Amino acid sequence: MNEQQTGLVTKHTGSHYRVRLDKDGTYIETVVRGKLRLKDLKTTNPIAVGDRVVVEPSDDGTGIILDVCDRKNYLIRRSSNLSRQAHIVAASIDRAYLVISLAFPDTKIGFIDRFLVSAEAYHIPVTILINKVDLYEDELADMLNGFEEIYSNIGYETLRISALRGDNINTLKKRLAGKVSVFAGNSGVGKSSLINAIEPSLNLKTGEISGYHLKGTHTTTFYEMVELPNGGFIIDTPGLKSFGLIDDIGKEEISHFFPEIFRYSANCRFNMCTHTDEPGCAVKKAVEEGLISESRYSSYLGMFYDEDSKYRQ
Ligand SMILES: Nc1nc2c(ncn2[C@@H]2O[C@H](COP(=O)(O)OP(=O)(O)OP(=O)(O)O)[C@@H](O)[C@H]2O)c(=O)[nH]1
Ligand SMILES: [Mg+2]
Ligand SMILES: [Zn+2]
Repeated sequence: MNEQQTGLVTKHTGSHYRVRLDKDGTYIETVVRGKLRLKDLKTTNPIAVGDRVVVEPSDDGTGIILDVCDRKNYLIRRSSNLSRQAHIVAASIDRAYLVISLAFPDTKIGFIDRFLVSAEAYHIPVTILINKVDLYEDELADMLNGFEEIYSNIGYETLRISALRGDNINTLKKRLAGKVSVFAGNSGVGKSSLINAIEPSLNLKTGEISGYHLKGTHTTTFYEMVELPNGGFIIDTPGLKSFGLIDDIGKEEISHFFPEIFRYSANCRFNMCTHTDEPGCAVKKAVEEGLISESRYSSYLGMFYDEDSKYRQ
C-alpha cells in the first residue's frame, strides 16, 4: 500500500476527480472510496473542485480519495428545479465571478439575484463581470448603465468586459493573480472565452450561440481549475440553467442577504418585519423613494412568497 497524501481537486467529470498532489505537483486521476459517498446525502457531489482531499495514490497515476478536508467556504445551489438536493459549484474560493451578458444570451435578473443571495449566505465575495460589452449599442448601452448603477450602489463590484475586444482584461488579470476564483453563469455568456482571453495558452473549448434561441450550447461539460502562470487558479464551470436557493436558507432570512434591504430594515417599526405589508416598513419606504431598486425588491418578494420562484431560472 502506498502512503496517504494530500492534494487539491482540480477537475470533476462524472465520478472521476483529478487531484494535484501537494508533495510534488503531479496530477493523478481518482475515484472516491465507496463509503465516503454515503456521508453526505444532501449534496449531489460530496466533493467539488477546490476541495482538499486525502488520497491513496497507486503507481499507475490513479488513486482513491479517502477523505475530504474541511472547506474554507463553498458556493452552493439547488441542483435542479425538482430535486431537493444541493450542488456544490466550487469549494474554498477567494471570490466568485458571476459572468453575465445583457444579450446573446441575456442573463435573467432573478438568476443574478439568487446567485448573489446564495453567495451572501455563504460569505463569498462576488464580482459581476458584464461581458460582451462590444455588442451593446443604443438601448443595450442604456440598460448597461442602469444595471451597473443598481449593483454598484448596493456595493457589488462590477466590471464591463469583452473577451472578444479585450476591454478590461488586464484589470481582471490583476484581480485574479494569486487568488482562487470561480467563473459561473449561464451557458454562452463567455466564461471560457474570458479565461482564454486572460491566458490564451489554456485554449479552453468555447461554443457557439444557437441561432434561434440565442442561448449557449453547453460547451463546457466539466468543472476544471486552471492554473495561471503568474500564480492563481480559475475554476471554469459548465453553464448553469438555474440558480435555486437551497433549503437551508429560511424564508425569513432571505432579506438579510440583500445587503441594501438589510441596511434599511434597521429602521422598520417591527423587529420581525418581513417588508411585505407591515406598517412603518422602512424598506418599502426606501423602494418608494427610489433608494432601493424596484427590480431588487421584486426579486426579494419573489423569493419570499413563491417557494417555486426560488428555483426557477
Ligand atoms: N461578441 C462577443 N462574443 C463573445 C464574447 N465572449 C464570448 N463570446 C462568444 O460567446 C460564445 C460562447 O462563449 P463561451 O466562452 O463558450 O461561453 P461559456 O460561458 O463558456 O459557455 P458554456 O461553456 O456553454 O457554459 C462564443 O461564440 C464566444 O465567441 C464577447 O466578449 N463578445
Ligand atoms: Mg465554457
Ligand atoms: Zn420592513
